[in-house]
Amino acid sequence: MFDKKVQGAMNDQIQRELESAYIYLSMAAYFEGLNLPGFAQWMKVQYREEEAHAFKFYDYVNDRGGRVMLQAIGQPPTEFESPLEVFEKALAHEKKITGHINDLYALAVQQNDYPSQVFLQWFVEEQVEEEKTAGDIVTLLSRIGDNEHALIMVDREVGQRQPPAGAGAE
Ligand code: OFO
Repeated sequence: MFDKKVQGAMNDQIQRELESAYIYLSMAAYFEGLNLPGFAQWMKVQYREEEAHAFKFYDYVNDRGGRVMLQAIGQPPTEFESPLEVFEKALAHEKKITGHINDLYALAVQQNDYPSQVFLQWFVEEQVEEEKTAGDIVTLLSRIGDNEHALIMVDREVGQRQPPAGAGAE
């Protein structure tokens, strides 16, 4: 039996993952407008990662005999002050998501839902990676400040990021 509370919380998390994807796609569009194709590529890969996260939950809920119920996605931010602000927002967003994943894990423990605890472990580890990746770019962009040449170099470097295995090629 798939615990109803855990099922409901996982449906909420599917919404958050898809909303995350939409936010990152909006950030990609912002970078396209600045002619920074590397950062745009990085954000498009992030979009695909979030989509893959949503599908992990989607498949898991179905595998447990639950029912996926999609929810509305909010308007993403479209304007930002600078590339640094974009990544500061991305980092803050990932910290918020980490809190939700931790809450979900705590709920699975409380409900004695052992399979969900095992399933969620991947996400607990993934959030460590997500925060580190965004945090490293925040540090880098803070260091280069207004140096346009350095920004172009970083744009080239972050543009090397590849989509996760199994996702459509960008
Ligand atoms: Fe960014 O890790 Fe999913 O939400």
